[in-house]
Amino acid sequence: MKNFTHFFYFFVAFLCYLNPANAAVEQQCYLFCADNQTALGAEWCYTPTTKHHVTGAVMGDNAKFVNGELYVKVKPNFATELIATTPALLSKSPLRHLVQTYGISNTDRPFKRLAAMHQYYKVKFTNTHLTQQLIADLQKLPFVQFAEQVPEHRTFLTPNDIHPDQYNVTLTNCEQAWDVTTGSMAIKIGMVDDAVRTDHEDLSANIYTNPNEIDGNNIDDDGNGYIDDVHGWDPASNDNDANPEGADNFSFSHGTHCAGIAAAVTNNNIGVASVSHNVSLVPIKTATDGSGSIAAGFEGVEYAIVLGVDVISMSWGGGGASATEQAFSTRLMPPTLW
Ligand SMILES: [Ca+2]
Ligand SMILES: [Ca+2]
Ligand SMILES: [Ca+2]
Ligand SMILES: [Ca+2]
Repeated sequence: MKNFTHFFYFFVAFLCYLNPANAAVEQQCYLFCADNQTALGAEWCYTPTTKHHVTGAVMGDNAKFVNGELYVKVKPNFATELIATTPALLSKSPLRHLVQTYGISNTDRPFKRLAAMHQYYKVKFTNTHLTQQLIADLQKLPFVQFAEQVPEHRTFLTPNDIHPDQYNVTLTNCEQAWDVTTGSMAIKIGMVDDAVRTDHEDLSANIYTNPNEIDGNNIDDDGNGYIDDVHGWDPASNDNDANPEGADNFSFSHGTHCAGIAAAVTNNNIGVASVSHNVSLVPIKTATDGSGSIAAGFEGVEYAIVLGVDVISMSWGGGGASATEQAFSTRLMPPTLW
């Protein structure tokens, strides 16, 4: 029986792998993996290229989703744009018959710069008590492969009592590693977090500068889809300043804290020693305030991928799951990023 069970999981995983372009299968595979909370179930959720897998933990009772937002994936041969960001465009949208019933206010691509994510849209609507009905109505449309809720993400807990001796340095054998290497400024860490104080005295010298972007000319000089992205990006506010709003806003400190662990300037008699010593830190701001809510997490991951970072830090999460966000690992990220 055990062998049969193994075979069944393998068979489903194999079917999933055979159909990478079929989003309905993709979502079924994803739910299959997420719903099976045994180690065996998770085991077969690997894909050969990513080795990333979904565990049952992400689908527990803590699942929370953003009110009034859905991801919608359209079929590959759907030629018409769903993009509608004004009432005039919504009146011509393929979703126009749903606009009034559900209070749809916006249908746009959240991940515009990645061709592999062009079939995914985000639908914003106001009649949130009808969320499940809207999902059902969207999935009846012939050009829709699936519709799903957008998971709510939050920064992980930041303790306020970390000992000055930094126990992580000992736990991770950093001192032995530093005898081998003290890092390289050629390596880029994408700090996808609430925000990063780029002028921090123990960070500023390690903040990445985009060599192909001219600051302040309102032109996307390097053609990566982001105007004036010289020192990272802020997808939460859609601008090029990844600092917290408010110069003295210390409630907005999670990303700066994580940036210090990963990439503080080291051996400078200031602050802390980072794991990396020398590294280029790309600040990517994904929150609109210091509440801990991550408003644009995967838009931030998109920027990190477009920029070609070597490591992505995502010190946040939630109880919900999403096939759309899973697509980032199964379709886009090399395994070295996980
Ligand atoms: Ca640019
Ligand atoms: Ca520019
Ligand atoms: Ca900003
Ligand atoms: Ca330091």
